[in-house]
Amino acid sequence: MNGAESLIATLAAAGVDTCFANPGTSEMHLVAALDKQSQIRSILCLFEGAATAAADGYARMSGKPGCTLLHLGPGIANGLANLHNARRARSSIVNLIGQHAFSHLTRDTPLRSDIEAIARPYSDWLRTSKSALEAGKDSADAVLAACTPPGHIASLIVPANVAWESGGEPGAVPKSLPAPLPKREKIENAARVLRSNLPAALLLSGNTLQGKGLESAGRISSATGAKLFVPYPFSRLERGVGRPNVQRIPYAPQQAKEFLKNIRHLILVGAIEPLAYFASPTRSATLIPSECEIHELASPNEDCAGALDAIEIELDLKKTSHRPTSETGRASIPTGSISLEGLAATIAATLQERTIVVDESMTAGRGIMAAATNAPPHDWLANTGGSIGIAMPLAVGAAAACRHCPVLCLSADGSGMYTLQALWTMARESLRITTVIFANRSYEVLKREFASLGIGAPGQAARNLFEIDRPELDWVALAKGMGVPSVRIHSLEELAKALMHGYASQGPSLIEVVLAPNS
Ligand SMILES: Cc1ncc(C[n+]2csc(CCOP(=O)(O)OP(=O)(O)O)c2C)c(N)n1
Repeated sequence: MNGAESLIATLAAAGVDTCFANPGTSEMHLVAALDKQSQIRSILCLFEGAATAAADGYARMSGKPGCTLLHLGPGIANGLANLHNARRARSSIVNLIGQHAFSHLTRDTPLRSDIEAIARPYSDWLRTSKSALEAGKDSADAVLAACTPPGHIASLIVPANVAWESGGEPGAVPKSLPAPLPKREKIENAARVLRSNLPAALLLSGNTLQGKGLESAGRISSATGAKLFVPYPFSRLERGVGRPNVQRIPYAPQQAKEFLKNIRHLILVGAIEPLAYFASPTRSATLIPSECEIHELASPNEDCAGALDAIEIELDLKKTSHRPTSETGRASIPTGSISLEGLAATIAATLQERTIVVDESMTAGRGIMAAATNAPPHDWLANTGGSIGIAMPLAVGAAAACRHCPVLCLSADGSGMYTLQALWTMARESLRITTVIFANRSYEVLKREFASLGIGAPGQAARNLFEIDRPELDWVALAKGMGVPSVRIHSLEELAKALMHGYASQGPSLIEVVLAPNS
């Protein structure tokens, strides 16, 4: 067994079953090893920024580590922006990054670079494998690091000679230790606050946004009146009818402040204090009112769902079921001309059970999530790190993880242009993804940010940096060019029809919604 074979066998034994790849010559022995390993499916991505986001989407939906195969320094460099988002999502990801053979590294060949320096800022764990003998253990350590709660980015650099030399042995992957429960004082303090009847909210993150953790949060909220909030950037939220209603803190600082103004106790459950994304010369980044006290029930590295369970015991809630069941009838599908409210209502009214919604709809989609609160049960995935260009490849990963679930990918046009190569992978893999492009032909949010800074009206040069209407992007043609059936819609009924057609289809489709700028 060579080093590459031992490494890939180790990953397969550890449960890695999908690798989002864009290889080069230095990774050929890894490609050959993947060829022999039937347990891992390789999915080609035509840009590394798409591969890292796909691995992120895969990890968020499958609960297994996502995996990438990247070519040398330029490969990982192309993947970094979405690795930044994945790290913020605390997704479990193993990156395999090729490197030249040791003998080749002594020479200044064109693709030589300091890969460790490139990967380090976005890797929680980083190692260059030194020999074929150690390659199996190295990949076992990488999986362990990636899967240690709450989830980490592990980057393993694999020199070509390590991959091709013989003497490899598969490594054993120990089970990662569960996250520890928070200290008793933190649980007692949060329970005391919740009993106080003062306006309180739980700010939820990590594993409290799904399954048992979310159910606990719902019961605590029903029993105590505490509100359930999620930060604007979050990884994955289960929602829809029958599930606790978790409200998202708005993106815009003024709206976020308004939203939080009555809260007197904010209990952090795996989340950190909400802050404005950016500093301003005139406004504070603080979003919570000065009278509000912050309490940490659980840090991101602690067992957040376990902490909520402990609160339930502390408050003696176990015997009663407080789970909200707001089985309301479905809203009817709107008709007529396109408006942002109408789009949100149409998407909400047509959403199918078990849909995975990937949301990078930006300014056009700010009302969609609220509109879909009582839609059939679904998952919602958001951009966690503010690096735009995640939606389409994140949808690829989510769809690859859950092949039987429809995926609805909501993307603004500016964001979509960063990683539209993902459309090709959707077609190649016949993924059940319906992509909606909100084509306002503008970087609308940047116009708003400029205006909010009080630095006057944008001049021609500034406007040129905020408009993407010259030339006009033709999303119908772009999608068709990558093998994805596409349509441009002109009314809400056309949108509803196209969405239903997309959900019923076994492959991808794209819907372009042309919006007036400033809408
Ligand atoms: C990788 C990266 N580059 C640049 C930015 C800065 N940026 C933030 S929003 C934005 C434009 C968003 O436009 P679009 O996606 O069309 O959404 P809209 O604001 O029009 O709703 C840009 C360029 C960023 N956040 N991330």
